[in-house]
Amino acid sequence: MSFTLEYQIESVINKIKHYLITTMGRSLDAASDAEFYRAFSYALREEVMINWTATRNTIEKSKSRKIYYLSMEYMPGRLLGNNLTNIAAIELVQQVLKKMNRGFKTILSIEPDIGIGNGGLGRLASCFLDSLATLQYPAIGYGMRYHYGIFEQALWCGIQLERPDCWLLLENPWEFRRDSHAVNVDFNGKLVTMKNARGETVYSVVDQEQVRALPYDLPIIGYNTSSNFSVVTLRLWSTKESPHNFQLQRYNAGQLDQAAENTCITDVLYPNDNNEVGKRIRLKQEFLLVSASLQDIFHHHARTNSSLANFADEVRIQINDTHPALTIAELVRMLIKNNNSTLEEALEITKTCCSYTNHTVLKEALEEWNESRIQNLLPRQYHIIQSINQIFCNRIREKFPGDEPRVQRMSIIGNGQIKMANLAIFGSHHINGVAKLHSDILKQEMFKDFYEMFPDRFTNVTNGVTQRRWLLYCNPALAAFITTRIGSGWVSHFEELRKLSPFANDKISQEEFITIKHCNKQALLDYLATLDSLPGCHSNSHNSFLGVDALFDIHIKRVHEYKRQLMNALHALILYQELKANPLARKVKRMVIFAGKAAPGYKTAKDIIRFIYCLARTIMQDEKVSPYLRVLFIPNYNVSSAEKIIPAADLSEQISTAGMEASGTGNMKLTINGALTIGTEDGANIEMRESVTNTWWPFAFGKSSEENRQMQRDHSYSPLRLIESNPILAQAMEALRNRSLIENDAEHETLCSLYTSLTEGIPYESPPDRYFVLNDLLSFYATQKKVEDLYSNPLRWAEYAIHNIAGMGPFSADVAIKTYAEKIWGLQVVPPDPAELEKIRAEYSELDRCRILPKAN
Ligand code: 26W
Repeated sequence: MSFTLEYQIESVINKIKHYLITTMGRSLDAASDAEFYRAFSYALREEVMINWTATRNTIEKSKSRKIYYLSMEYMPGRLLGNNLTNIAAIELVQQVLKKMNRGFKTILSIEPDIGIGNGGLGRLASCFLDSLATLQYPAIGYGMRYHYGIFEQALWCGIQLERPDCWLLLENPWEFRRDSHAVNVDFNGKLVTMKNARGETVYSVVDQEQVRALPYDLPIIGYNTSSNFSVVTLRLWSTKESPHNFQLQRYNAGQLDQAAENTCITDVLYPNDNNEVGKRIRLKQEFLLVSASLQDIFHHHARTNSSLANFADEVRIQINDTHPALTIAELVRMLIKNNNSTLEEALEITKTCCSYTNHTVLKEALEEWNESRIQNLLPRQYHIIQSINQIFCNRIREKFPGDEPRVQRMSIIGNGQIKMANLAIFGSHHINGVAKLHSDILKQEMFKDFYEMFPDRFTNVTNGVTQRRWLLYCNPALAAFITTRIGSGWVSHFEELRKLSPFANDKISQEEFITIKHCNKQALLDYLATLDSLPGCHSNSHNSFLGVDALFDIHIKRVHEYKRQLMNALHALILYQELKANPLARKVKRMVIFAGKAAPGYKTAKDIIRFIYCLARTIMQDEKVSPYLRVLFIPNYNVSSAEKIIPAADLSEQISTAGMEASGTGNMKLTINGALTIGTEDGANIEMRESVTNTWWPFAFGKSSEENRQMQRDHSYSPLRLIESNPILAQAMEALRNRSLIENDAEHETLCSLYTSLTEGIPYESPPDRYFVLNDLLSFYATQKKVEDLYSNPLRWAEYAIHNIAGMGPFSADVAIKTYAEKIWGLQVVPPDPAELEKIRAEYSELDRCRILPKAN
């Protein structure tokens, strides 16, 4: 059935009015924007529910293999705008809102950002769900419904303050509480053993603490130009609303904190990125995700299977970093118990089902749990891990006889710790890194022993991003620019972007590209002017910023030493010193824009933010320099602010110490939005350069991963020598301690502390300048000169930018998901059955009629 546009608009308007009245008791003219947003979402939801139901029913009936994606973090951002994009309804809705006198952007901005993740890993999981839904794979995502997501970052005099992120204050029209799917998760308790029918030991507990996990489902809508789109479920667990989780006896005994511990398990996301802290509640969170999701997977399986005979064939579980790695132990335990498997059989099935993605090479991020902590909290799983480890160690001894040091290195248990990566690797059929270099480092260094034992298990799947959110939705002007030239196929087949390259040297295209970029830069400036307080600016009036012809130099990501925001800030400091000495030294105006959160306990990262603030303020106050150079720190970087900043970027800073950034995905988002990259040979930068070709990738710089590794091995790096031999470096470093950038002693201390970490390090803990900031700074500086030369020729810059976009086809999350599906999961697509869709549509429109009132006659 097809309806005219007018009819559709009318019916959406009626639906919105219907919901305003029936759910809020509001007439249209009296409804607030928040109420309107809710009614509007309810109206749209009706369409979504049909496809969601049909997708689920089809998958269930098909008995096909399914992928269950387990991740402690997701970063969906806002849903409404993306949902409208994916069902190709943006234009329709804009017309509806216009007719109803509501601003499109105003309504979209009512929705809180869902930030239940830290950064890269969580956003990747969300991009992957978008692709799974778009490509119509049978999938469910499992995660945690943290009551407080990643903290809100405020800056007070350059100091990061963390405020709770209460994203659940408003009723969320996009989530569905599923009481009937709640499950119990057991902690602690006394161990009792039994035997299964095969004589294998079954571990059970008595007197355990039982925690109820209640799921909330979010629909993740796949892109489709027809109305037959798929909807994937993101199922998030919560311990908050189940009354029995509150232990009243303990409360009555005066122990409030203990009484509330289990209701609070899903309260807060741990805000550490790449840094493992080993807290007990975190372990409870991780096991809750694992146990609740596995129970759900078993229930799901049981709906279409009378036994577990097909389990290994129908179930694939992806373990997103080691955070859900207890899956290995718990699945083995459940199979012994429910499937009468022997330990060896259970391990084999587990290995067939599970695969693990590693996302970082930082040693401090590797998860290890204290053995007695696991033994107390998870007694059954502890024994299973011991048994698994025995088998594993025996197999190592078989393969490498007499190599006891190797057994020690690879053992899952050692030094009183349980090593989650070792468990994940032994229990998985595939282990992948997230970019070629990273996967090579896993094989040759981090997991070398494991690679030698299981060479076939290790593989690479380079990350990707969804072009639906990160281009089509967030940059409609550039999306239209592309579609006008090569058609709209790129939205679901990103490889088609290649067809854009012939337009790179077309002057009209270049000019149009520049115009679009200017508009996006202006939109960002307008947005910045609305922010309450911007660090380093006197006021947020437009004269706090440079105009759209300035180079927008963008460095946005979590603040971490290895990502080297410090190097970029030191470079801005050098530019400042040059301009101060000679205000006419530069022909290119530049806005150096930073955004990103520091982990609350990460002092150096917080110091770096404060340094950026001091520098921004100093430059702002310098009348001679400020017309040419600005430094800006945009607080509270999140998905929604990324959607505004990225389309406005000219230059993308991807300057991590080579060998340390697993992949990066911001690098891809910025490039598809027409920014040029200044970057090290790290993570996916390398593959992006190869795809764009060296000719159009002019700003690669810095030491290679191998060179850095060598310097670490032979301790040959001396930052002090570098500073002594180079006046530019010396002058910049001097400014860190000569009080020229600071206004008080606290700031002085902060800058001195950065100085010390670069020049001396911390004895017995960290070498000076561990991340080689100063070592790459000169080559960064030289490359930034090339940037300015090219930027002085806008048409030529545009030519490069268009070539960069054209080379980005391989970096769609669709490509990554197809690779996982084909090479790791062995998964077939299952689109919603048209007959099922028809049936549900019919059922719905029948029920949609209200028959309470007697027929008027
Ligand atoms: C347990 C503490 C902790 C928390 C988060 C350790 C490690 C993490 C994440 C794995 C860190 C992370 O987000 N890694 C990023 O993953 C992205 C997606 O693959 C990559 O693009 C980034 O390079 C990587 O830093």
